[in-house]
This record gives sequence, structure tokens and C-alpha cells, in this order.
Amino acid sequence: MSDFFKDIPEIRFAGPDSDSEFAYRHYDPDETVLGKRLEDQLRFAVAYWHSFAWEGGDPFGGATFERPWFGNGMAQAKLKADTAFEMFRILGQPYFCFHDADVRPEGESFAENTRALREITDHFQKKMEETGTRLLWGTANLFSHRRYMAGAATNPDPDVYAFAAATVKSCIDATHQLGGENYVLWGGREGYETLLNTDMGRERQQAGRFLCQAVEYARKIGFEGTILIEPKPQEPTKHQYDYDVATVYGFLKDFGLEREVKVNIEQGHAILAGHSFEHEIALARELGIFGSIDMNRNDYQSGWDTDQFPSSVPEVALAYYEILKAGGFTTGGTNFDAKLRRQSLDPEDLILAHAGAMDVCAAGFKAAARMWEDGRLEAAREARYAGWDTPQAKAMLDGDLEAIAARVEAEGIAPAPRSGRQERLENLVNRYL
Ligand code: 3MF
Ligand code: MG
Repeated sequence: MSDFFKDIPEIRFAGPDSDSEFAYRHYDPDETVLGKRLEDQLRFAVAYWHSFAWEGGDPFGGATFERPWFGNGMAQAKLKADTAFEMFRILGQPYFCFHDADVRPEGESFAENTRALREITDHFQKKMEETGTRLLWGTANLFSHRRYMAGAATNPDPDVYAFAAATVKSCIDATHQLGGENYVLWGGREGYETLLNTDMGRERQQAGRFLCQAVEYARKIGFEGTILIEPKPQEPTKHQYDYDVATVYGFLKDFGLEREVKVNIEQGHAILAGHSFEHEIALARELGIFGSIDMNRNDYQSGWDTDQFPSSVPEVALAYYEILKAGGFTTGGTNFDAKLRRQSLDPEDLILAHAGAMDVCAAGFKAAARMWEDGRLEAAREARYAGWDTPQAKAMLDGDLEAIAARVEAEGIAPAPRSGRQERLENLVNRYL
């Protein structure tokens, strides 16, 4: 047991009129929305790394948090785990996510790391059985240790590739043992700092083989979860190979993995790539690779990946609308890849950051559901493309340019521009919020 959160009550649904800080106003896990419990629609997960491993440092200063579990021993790792599960009980969210390096002490060798990971995995398994908390996804940290400074799969040194591949195997094993519903690969160091020392073609091939090997191994041991790539354009690497959804799709196609691997889309990464979150989700859906989301927000001025907790209902509503259009989550969910600001020192800050974010997401999701159920937005979209329902328009796509030109001439086709009605649609969206 950990008493880090002592005196903090369980956060439970108390309705929109509740005045308590320690209550959900919108997130009632048992409320039915679009035929499913809200908990099963949103599938919230806590990200272990930000809440329990991150010490509050930034590029100009070190740790600001003092947590009793900080340190590199197994006793600390277990205290950290017990505190994390205490937070899960207080929040009542169904899932969590972790990297190997968040949960185990860092050893001197691969063998030591793997032994430690196994011990913590067994510890997690007991806690999960006791509490019912489940694993949304597991992943390997292939970016923090100095061995990965020039990449993991894309490293010029084959020994680093080997170490990274062995580490991914151990993390897939842990995820499988814990019944994880997905396995995520984020390539923070898979990219380059300067083309002057980089063989991009070779690095891309290495990354492709690495992913194929990970998929083959996962399937071989009977892992049935979804394998996800998390796109990000830069930071820490100047240019990352998994830039955005479109880039990842091209990469997957190249290696024949577009039916095997999907994407975990993070709000902040979408913004860094010059897209909106909903753009990335919609594109993934259209390409058939939508998997899961990392929910956070970036500071729009700083240009950094600030990983803040979401706080804007209209923003998340538009993202969930695109997810609803994809049919909702299957194995994916809403992972709070979000961290406190470094001045937010109190245990309550950690709890209330998550509680507020869950409420924002619940309110946004319900607004998106209203928008979807009402159907006016989709009707307007369909009306805009209605011309394509005619037989001539359909035939045009199967025909050739000469036939089209002949028809334009014969029928005297002269397109009349029509309003896109953007402001009217924006007004409509605001009615559901
Ligand atoms: C970095 C991230 C990562 C990934 C994680 C799982 C450290 O910007 O978003 O968090 O989410 O590595 O793939
Ligand atoms: Mg992320």
C-alpha cells in the first residue's frame, strides 16, 4: 500500500450541478451513449511515464517533484506501482499504459533489464487481477538511454539494432502476459539530425525490417492486440521518419504492413506536424489504419510538445466526431499522454488533472454523439457531393479523358460555383456544444 494519495476521495460521477472539485460532472461511466456505456466508448488510460516516472525537468532545470518512489531500485519500482494502482482506484479509469523503462529499474545489461521487467510484470498482473484495471497498451522506451542517441532500429551500429529488437521482444512478452489490447511503437530517435552523416535509404529499410520482425513475433506468440505506430514529425530528432499519418501509411505500404499495423494518433504530434488532430484521425480512418489516440494538447504558441492535459471541450468534440465516424474505438482508447506543469507539486494536482481531462473528454464525446445522432452535419456533407450520385458522374471515373471531353462539349457543361457554407456549419456545430 502507498499513502501518497491519503485523504483524497474516490472521484465519482455527481452530475453537472455538483460543486465538488473531487467529482465528475460529465463522466458517468454507466451512462449509455450511442448504445454503449460511456466507459466503453472512451476507454480512458493513464500514462505511467508522465505521472509516475517524469521528475518535472525541462531544458533549463532539473527535477521539481519529490516523490517517495524516485530512485533506481526494485523497492522503489514496487512502491511506484502500488501508488499508481492507488491512483487508478481513485480515478476509476479502466486502463493504463507503460514503457519498460517507466516501471522497472535500469540495469547494467539486457538480461538484468529483462529480469526486472518480468518481476514488475508479475507484480502488475497480481494488482490487475485484484483491481480489474486493464492494460490498454505496452511499449518499449527506445529513446531515453544514451545507447539510442543515434536511433534504435535505424542506428548505424547493428549492436544497437540488436539491443532494441531484444528489448521490443521483452516488452511484447510483458504486454501479452498482461492481456494488453495494443502494442505501440513510437520512434522518437528514428530519424536524423543531419543528412551529412545519414544514409536515409538504409535507415528506412532497417526500420521496415524491425517493424516486420516485431509483427511476426507478436503473432507467433499469439498476441491478438493491435500493433500501432505513433507518428510524430520531430522532437527529439530533428526529422522523424514517422512524420504524420500520411507518411506512416506510405511506409506501411512499402513493407506490406498496411493491414497489420495501425496508428496511435497524438493531439500534440498532429499540431507539430502542421495538422489538426481531427485531420489526422479522419485520414487514418479513410486509410483504414485508425487505432487509438494519445489525448493531450500543445501550447499553440511555444511550438514544443508540451503534453498538457486537454481542457477544451470544442476541440476534443471534433476529434471524437471523427472517431465516431470510424465506428468508435475497437481495441484503442483515450490515453492521457499528458503531464502536469512542473509547478504542480501536490498529489491532488495529479488526480485532478486526470479527473478534469476525463470530464472534458466526456463532455466533448457527448457533444460529438449529439452531432452524429442529429445527422444534420452529415446530411449537409452528403448534399455537397450529391452530384456524384448521377450515373454520368459515376461513369466518368471509369472512363477516359477523351470521353469526358466529348461529353463536356456535347452537353455544354459549365459548372456553377456553390457556397461551401463553412460559417453556417460552424454555427451548427456550436449548437451541440
Ligand atoms: C512522445 C510520446 C511518447 C509516446 C510513447 C508511446 C513518451 O512525444 O508521445 O511518450 O506516446 O513513447 O509510444
Ligand atoms: Mg504519445
